[in-house]
Amino acid sequence: MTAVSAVQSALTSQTIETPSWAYGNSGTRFKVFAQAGVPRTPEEKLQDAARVHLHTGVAPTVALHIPWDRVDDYAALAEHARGLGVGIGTINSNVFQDDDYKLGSVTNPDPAVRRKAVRHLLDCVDIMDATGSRDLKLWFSDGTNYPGQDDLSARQGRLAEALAEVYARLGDDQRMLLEYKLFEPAFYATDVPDWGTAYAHCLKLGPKAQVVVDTGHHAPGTNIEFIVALLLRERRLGGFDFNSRFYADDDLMAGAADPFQLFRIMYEVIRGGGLTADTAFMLDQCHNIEPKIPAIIRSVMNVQEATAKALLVDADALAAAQREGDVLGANAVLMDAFNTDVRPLVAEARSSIGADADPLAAYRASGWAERIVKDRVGGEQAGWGA
Ligand code: PSV
Ligand code: MN
Ligand code: MN
Repeated sequence: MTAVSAVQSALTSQTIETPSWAYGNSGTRFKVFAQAGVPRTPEEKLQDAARVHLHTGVAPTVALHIPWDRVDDYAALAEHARGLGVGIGTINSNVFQDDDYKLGSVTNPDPAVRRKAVRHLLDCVDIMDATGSRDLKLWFSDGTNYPGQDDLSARQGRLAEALAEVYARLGDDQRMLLEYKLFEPAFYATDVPDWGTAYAHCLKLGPKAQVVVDTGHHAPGTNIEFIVALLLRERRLGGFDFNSRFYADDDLMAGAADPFQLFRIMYEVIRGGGLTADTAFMLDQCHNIEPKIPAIIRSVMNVQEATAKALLVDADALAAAQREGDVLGANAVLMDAFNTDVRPLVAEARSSIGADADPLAAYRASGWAERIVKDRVGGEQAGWGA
């Protein structure tokens, strides 16, 4: 196999999971700008996700968020997805949109609220059983706003207890992905603010507990690729929530704000042996002002292009330069790969699996955007939190 075809086959084996909530309306706390044609049901979100997969060929699964994607029969939803040519992926839990969680969910000082939150997490595992999902993604908005508000260490104990109960419920082939986030909505102390806290909890739980890196959840200037390299070394990188940020948790298109960062992350993934099915490459984004489906297609393409560039790094030349202490030479090897125009290579890789060389053009030509505007009238559009 030539170097180029090796890159192409690695590229087409990487799958990128799209989030159901990215297809619905979203906004900031100031305004949600509704768009015509937006899905009204989980089934319609799956239809849109299927279009992304049709054109890109590498987005075969869709993450659900519970209860945003509430249905009576999850096995039937999975069947419906299969009929559209996609599958249900990660189940995202939601213990952050209920009045009871004002002081926290699994770390709440009130045991009855903690019970309710754990119940929801266990229900999510039931859903995974019905959909055949491998991963349960946990993000907790839990934290405090004021010094002294609650006992920081006791909250860690409550968290550990809740996680242990959910971990014990996982099937043999199921995993728990623990997400961290620097701040927001808690402003003084967040209970899972960083990879270290997530890692410490995962370590205690066992190998089915893995850390998920949301690229928007760090302080400015954080070296995310270092975290990736370290978690891979420790076999605790469960996956990514990809998106872009300029300021905080902006949830912009992956690779839009800083394609170089995405390349550096993908380089460490490949270097650390993480370009496998054990790493869940997910998007976690919202498209507030741009058309949603093309934005998701663009994001998938951005992840692929970053991966392609990272695959092109000349590992032998890099290792030689590093051995010789050739600082500029080593840096040049990485930059050569980053500066390569990989678009033709990625287009060819897509064609090789029957997808579209230019997915955005194919989507535009398909008429789907016009069709959903015409067909999806009446009912209530899905939105962030609905
Ligand atoms: C929290 O900011 C987060 O990144 C978590 O993954 C949530 O589940 C998701 O956003 C909701 O958009
Ligand atoms: Mn996330
Ligand atoms: Mn986020």
